[in-house]
Amino acid sequence: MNNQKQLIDTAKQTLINNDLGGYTVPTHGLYPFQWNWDSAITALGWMTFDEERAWQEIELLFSGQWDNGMIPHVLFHKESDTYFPGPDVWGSDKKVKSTSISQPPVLASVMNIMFDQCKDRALAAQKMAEFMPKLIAYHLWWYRERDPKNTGLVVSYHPWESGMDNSPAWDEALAAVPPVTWDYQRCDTTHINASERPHKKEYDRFLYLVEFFKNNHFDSDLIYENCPYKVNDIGIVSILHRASKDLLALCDKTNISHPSITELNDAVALTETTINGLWCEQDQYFYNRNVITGELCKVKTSASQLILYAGLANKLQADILNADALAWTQASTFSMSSTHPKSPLYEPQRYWRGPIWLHINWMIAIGFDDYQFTDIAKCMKDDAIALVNQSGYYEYFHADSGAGCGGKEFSWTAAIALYWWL
Ligand code: 9YW
Repeated sequence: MNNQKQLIDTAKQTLINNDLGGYTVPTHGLYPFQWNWDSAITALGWMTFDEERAWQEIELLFSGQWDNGMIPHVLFHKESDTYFPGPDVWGSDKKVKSTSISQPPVLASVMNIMFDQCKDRALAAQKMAEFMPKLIAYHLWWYRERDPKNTGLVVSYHPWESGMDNSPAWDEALAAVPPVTWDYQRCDTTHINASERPHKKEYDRFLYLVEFFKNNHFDSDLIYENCPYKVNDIGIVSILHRASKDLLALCDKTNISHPSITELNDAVALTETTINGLWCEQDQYFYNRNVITGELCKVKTSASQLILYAGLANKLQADILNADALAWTQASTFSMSSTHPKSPLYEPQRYWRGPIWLHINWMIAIGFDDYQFTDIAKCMKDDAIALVNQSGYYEYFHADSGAGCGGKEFSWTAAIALYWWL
């Protein structure tokens, strides 16, 4: 058992060690660039001991924003040969080399927290004036380009965009994507045991999609019409929804008026009226949807609990989710596993198919707290502390043994510890 001071020092040192000069890599070697939602979460950690550095993290993230408003999922600021696929495979020609998809947009929620909690008010005000138009452009991009038919539910084009790469929720939709026919050399399995990583059949299809975007010249209309993988990702829908509400609150707090505020308000209202399209009455659960077949992806992953974080569940649905989550936490030693332990697809060590991810559980716990289900929120926080105490700041954790899996000295795990419970 570590003492609190040691844990804090190690968490801070983890961020400092992962700092590449204004942006933080998730971990060295395995992920040597700036990742979108990692950086947002990591800024919360920096905020607890270096506010200026926290704002800088966000500044560097905005530096890669595309003209259409998108903030890419990876910014390749400096070259590295320890990761595949790099900028040449993605093929985008922007001033900061990047991927051509985004990631769960937790950024506005993070900036809302930072604006409320940063002690240097002058710095916070200055940064908000600079960043708000960019943040608004990012949210407008999501609604405009990813929901062109105004369904209220944005579409995601790649499992990497979900941030939950090989979640079993994507299995069926991904199986319809052709594999690439060329050979390639993965780097991830040289850093991490292959049993903790996605399979080749998934990578073959991830890469097909990357090439598909490039071959379609990143043209939103063409991609929307023809992409062989389109899902309503409940994680993205939920995180975007909460972030849009936080963004509107930020506009109020910072007295920023913008011609598109009505559009954002309308988008938020529309999602509230259409979210039940993802509710399965028979299973009494929210699921992702394969937009190509129109079918729900009926696999129980913890991403669905984020519906509470979004504030999108009604009272009855919230009661059902709470009861379900209580049983879920009993089904493994630590909670909450990313795939339900009773699912036949549960693999406790394999990346997004079972392990526990602390930044996800932080958001899920906020949702349960918001709905006054404080027992489950507390249980998730206690387990997060126990996991780090036992294993350190790993990328993710085995829900039964508590062993750390994936990358070591991982930024978002350290940041969540600093912000959430230390
Ligand atoms: C990849 C960096 C990223 C996370 C994702 C996670 C993984 C692998 O690592 O992605 O090659 O992009 O799935 O959520 O942002 O930590």
